[in-house]
Amino acid sequence: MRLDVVSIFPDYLAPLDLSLIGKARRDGLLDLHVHDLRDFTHDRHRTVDDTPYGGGAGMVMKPEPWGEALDHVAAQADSRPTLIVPGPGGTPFTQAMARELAERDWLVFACGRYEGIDERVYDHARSAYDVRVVSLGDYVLNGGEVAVLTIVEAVARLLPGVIGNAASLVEESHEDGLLEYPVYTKPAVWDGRAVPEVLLSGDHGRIAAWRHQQRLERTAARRPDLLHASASVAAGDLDAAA
Ligand code: 6GU
Repeated sequence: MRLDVVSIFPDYLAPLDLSLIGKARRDGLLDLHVHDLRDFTHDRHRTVDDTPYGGGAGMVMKPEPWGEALDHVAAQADSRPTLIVPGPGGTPFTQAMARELAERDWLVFACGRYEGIDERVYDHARSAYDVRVVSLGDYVLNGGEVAVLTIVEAVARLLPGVIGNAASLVEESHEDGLLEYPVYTKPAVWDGRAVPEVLLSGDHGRIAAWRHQQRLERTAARRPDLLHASASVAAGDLDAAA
């Protein structure tokens, strides 16, 4: 998968050299290019922002550097990339969206700062890109860079070969609409607290039933909104979890 990120803080993306994502890059599974938006300015101060028409607080990102940067990136291959613009006004990012994005062969991220990017840039970009505005949740970050780290990690780990143990992808929170069950490892007693007896029983049927019940109870307690939407909840389970 090819990934391009355009930002005024390219150093913010340095963590993409670390851990499983860094290894995926070195293994050739991810082809990541980070671009400095200021390289597409032409004035001495490398200006990327200006005051908003109509007034109001803060600054708006100028259209010209963005237009040039996005044209420059789009010219680098023949397929039509997906342009992801992270922002609190976007469509919520979910595991389903991560799975969908993992099918694409080219993702480009435009990291806005300040009050946002001049709206005409979105219209301009639609001629070369499938454009998606994506939000991590209902809170405000200073810019898109941290969101890009999140989205790239969530997507890249779904690509074949990035995670050694593909089975670990299946039994995860949000893969089937329920939160994950609690996990334990040795020692069997720690800090005076014992591991639940069923997990030491060797009875795989009882263990599976206990784990499913734990997932229901956890989801009911922490994310009741998920329970009602979940396909994994068998008839009667809802009452048991409530
Ligand atoms: Cl994706 N970007 C920014 N700047 N703020 C956010 C966000 C994204 N998601 C939630 N808040």
